[in-house]
Amino acid sequence: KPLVFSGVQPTGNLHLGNYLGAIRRFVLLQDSHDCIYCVVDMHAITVWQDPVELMRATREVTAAFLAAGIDPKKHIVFNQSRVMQHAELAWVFNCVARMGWLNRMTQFKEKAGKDRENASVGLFAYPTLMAADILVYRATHVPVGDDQKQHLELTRDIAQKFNNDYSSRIADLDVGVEMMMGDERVNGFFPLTEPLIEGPAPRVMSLRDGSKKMSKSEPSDLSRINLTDDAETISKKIRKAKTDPDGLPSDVEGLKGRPEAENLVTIYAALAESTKERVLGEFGGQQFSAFKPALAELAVARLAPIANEMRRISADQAYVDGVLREGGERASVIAEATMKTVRSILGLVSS
Ligand code: AQP
Repeated sequence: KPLVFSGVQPTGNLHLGNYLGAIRRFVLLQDSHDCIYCVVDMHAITVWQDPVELMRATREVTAAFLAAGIDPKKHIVFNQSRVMQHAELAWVFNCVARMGWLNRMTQFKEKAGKDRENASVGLFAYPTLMAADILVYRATHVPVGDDQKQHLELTRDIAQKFNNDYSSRIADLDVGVEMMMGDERVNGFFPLTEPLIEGPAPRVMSLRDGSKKMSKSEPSDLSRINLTDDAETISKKIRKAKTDPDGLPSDVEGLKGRPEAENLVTIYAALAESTKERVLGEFGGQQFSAFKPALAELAVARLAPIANEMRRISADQAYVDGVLREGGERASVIAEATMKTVRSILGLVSS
């Protein structure tokens, strides 16, 4: 069975982008794949986090996973810091990846801003930890939003360089698997993981600015719909969402150059499990004043049950912590098996 890994950071409020771009897809993959879903707290601390808030957010993301429908008995749910092998493999990958590769990462440039000298080394090395998260389980598929595409490409580059740098050792120890690299059949230890960037809403945009993605760290709360927003707040945010003066076009062509309009139609289509074409078939020609209440009603109908379930699950902290502990134990077994082999590939004496 193919193995899926993905993670969500416990930083601030989970929003509709995290849900449509990631969490909802995590749920859908459960029937066809073995899945490992991680609350990536070690990624969160690449920028300063209030420790008490970090613990709260870690449990909240876990509750969101469970409330959305992830089954922690069939699959693995845990927080990253419990499984030390992520950090260990990240160090190995820091020694495999090249400075130039990381220098090209756009997320670092955006997050570090102008004051790069003051960004943490961890923020710069974030993608090598992400590669370790995935490859310590030798995961074959990673469902993520469109913003993570570049990091997934880097993960493949790291796997490929590791396989190449240590190819004779991998062959001597007979720990490789056959895989295709372009047209060439090679024997590698780490798979070239496939990103799964698909579904109707791989990049949900801010409600205030159609050129920016919906994001947890955007200061304006009006820019996003949080999974925990109540019905009134959701309606208000959609009512205030930026649009242009025209009504809805009758076909997808008519959304070109209208990012805010396209975003709202995309969100509707994703929540309704429909397509933009069908949504425009229904609402084309109408004004946003008619479309927005319909969108708000749909968003509330879809999100309220998840928010209620999150509250119910969060009330039982012992249960949430138990899920993370048990998931961590199961994840550690897989991660340690990988690291045993990695240590021996590298020549690190551990007997
Ligand atoms: N706007 C989005 N549309 C679709 N998918 C998105 N994701 C994030 N934003 C959108 C996906 O959600 C998963 C978890 O993201 P994360 O919390 O680990 O990191 P992030 O991308 O940094 O999330 P935010 O919300 O944008 O936080 P900040 O503001 O801190 O940068 C990932 O699969 C991501 O692709």
